[in-house]
Order: sequence, then C-alpha cells, then structure tokens
Amino acid sequence: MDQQKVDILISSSVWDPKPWVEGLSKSDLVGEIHVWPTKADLTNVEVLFVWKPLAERVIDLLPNLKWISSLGAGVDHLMIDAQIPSDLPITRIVDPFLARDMTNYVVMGLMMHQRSMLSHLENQKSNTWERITYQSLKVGVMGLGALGGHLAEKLVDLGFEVFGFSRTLKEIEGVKCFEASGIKDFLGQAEVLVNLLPVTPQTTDILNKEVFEGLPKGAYLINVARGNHLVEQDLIDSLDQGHLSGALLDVFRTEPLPSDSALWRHPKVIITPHVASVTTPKSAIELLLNNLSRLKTGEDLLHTVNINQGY
Ligand code: NDP
Ligand code: OXD
Repeated sequence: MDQQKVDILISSSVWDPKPWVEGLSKSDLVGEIHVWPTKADLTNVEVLFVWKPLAERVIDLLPNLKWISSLGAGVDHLMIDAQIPSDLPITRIVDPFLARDMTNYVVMGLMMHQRSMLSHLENQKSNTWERITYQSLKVGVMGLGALGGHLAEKLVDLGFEVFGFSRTLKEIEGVKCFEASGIKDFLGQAEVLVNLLPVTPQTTDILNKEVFEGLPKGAYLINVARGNHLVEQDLIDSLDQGHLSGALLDVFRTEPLPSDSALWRHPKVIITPHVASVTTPKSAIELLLNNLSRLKTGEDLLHTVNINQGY
C-alpha cells in the first residue's frame, strides 16, 4: 500500500458505483477503491462510502476504518445499522446541486397543485375547456436544514407566503419560523405541507392523522423526505374524507412501492420513485475528496452527523 494514499470501500446497493469509482480514482489522495461485494482483503481500507443498506458484518472486515460517509443527504440507513461504530466520524452529502434539484421538484409539485394541472390533463382527454382559476398559497416547510432552508428562501422569492418548522428556531428572511414546540401554530397555516425532515426516532410517523387534522381543510401534502415519516393509512383516510386535497409522494416505507399498495391507484396521489433530488457524483466527489484531504491532515470533517441527534 502507498502510505500517502487512502484505500476506499464503496457499498452502493441502489446506485451504480461506476461514476463514483471513476471520479474518485482521478485523485492522488485515493489508493485502491474496492466495491462491495468483494472477496479482496479490506484490511487497509480507511474510508467507507455507503448508499444503503450496508451488508451485514462489513465493518468487521475493516479494522483500520477511520471515516464513513453516506453518499446521500440522508443518514438514516447508517443510524439504524447496529454494526456502525459510534466513535467514528460519519458525514453526509450537503451539495448546492442537491438543494437546487430538491427545490425545483417541490416547486413543480406546488405549481401543479396550485394550477390544478391534474384537472387540466383530465379535461384535455374530453376536449373540455374549463377555466379553473388559482389562489395564492401558504406553504409550510418542515425541516429547515440544507434542503428545507434553501427551499423556504426560494419560495419567498417566488412570492409564496412561507412558514418554517425546525427543532431549533431559525431566522430566514421572509419566513415565519416555528420551533418544535410551535408545531400546532405552524400546521394551522400550512395550505401545502412540505416534509424535509430527517427520519429519526422523534420524526418517525410524524405525518399522521393528528398532524393532518391540524392542517387547514383542503391542504396538500408533499413528502420528499422519507417514507417512514408517513402513516400511509392516515393519509389515505384523510384524502378519502376530503380533509386533505391531495399528495405528491416521492418516498415510501418500502421502496420500490409494492404493486399492491393502495397509493398507486389513489386518484388524489401522485407518485414518483424517489427521484426528487439525486446526488450528482461529480459535485459530491469534490466534497468527499475535500473531506479526504481533511482526514489526512487531521482537520475536522465537513458535514458530520450528530449521532446522538440522529441526523
Ligand atoms: P438537514 O439535517 O440539513 O436538516 C434537517 C432539518 O430538520 C433541520 O432544520 C432540523 O432542525 C430539522 N429537524 C430534525 N429533527 C427535528 C425534529 N424532531 N423536529 C423538528 N425539526 C427537526 O437535512 P437535509 O435538509 O440535508 O435533508 C433532509 C432530508 O431530506 C434527508 O434526511 C433525507 O431524508 C431527505 N432527502 C430526500 C431526497 C429525495 O430525493 N427524496 C434527496 C435528499 C434528501 P435543526 O435545524 O434545529 O437542527
Ligand atoms: C438522500 C436521498 O438522502 O436521495 O440523498 O434520499
């Protein structure tokens, strides 16, 4: 092993590891790159990059591991994995492209809802000319981190009235912010509720009956965070009872969404297959290499996760 270079293991069971291997291998800092599954000797591996889930006992094969990074923004796949050591730094992807793409997706969903696009598409099938007008909307953003914070700012620029909710109180120009204890007041304003929370023990199942009842009648849900935030039956009940007017869902408890899920067929639900914002290897690799160089010089890594908080 070249002492100057760092060996890496990539475990990506969902995404193609090829662009990551190609991008990382261009750096002088990088030694051997292994891709899981492999039978190679992994003793010299110091860095593990994971996009969920990590096969069992992989960590046992990495006695010299010094750093783990998620290849996405979310780290829930690492937080629930008992083999992940609690004394190693864990980082995640915080990337302007990820924030831009998430904001664009949510704006698309908001606009489709505000402009009744589903009704227009339906009308087109029968050559029906029906002028459905639109109203200004109050949007509530749950989670004001790298993604939710960016979204809230851009929504203000687009002229929406924006409300924000986070664990600790934030200050964002033009956004009325609430901390966790203010959830009731926050929900009461949200004609569209956008979920961009991380999934943790505190936020699992947070999109439930009680929360939906706290929203104004006719509210619309956009869930782009995690499927485990949503109690699916509570959503279906609320849609069927006419309290919620519709939902755009990108993430699900089980992915791919099973073919017998009632969500597929629900007339008020739009489904996309976890594509709201996808990590761009090129820009994420820049971040990973920046952190690799920090690891080598002993500087603090960027975008570390607080393991106690779970995000
Ligand atoms: P961040 O960690 O930057 O932000 C999380 C935000 O949630 C923070 O504002 C935090 O509050 C708030 N929060 C956490 N716990 C609570 C709680 N119990 N009550 C209230 N607020 C809370 O995450 P990102 O913005 O980078 O990403 C958010 C999530 O988006 C990811 O975890 C991932 O699940 C999802 N995602 C989905 C994608 C998709 O394609 N569908 C793509 C990328 C990400 P505070 O500021 O006080 O810490
Ligand atoms: C992520 C995701 O967390 O794509 O980055 O869901």
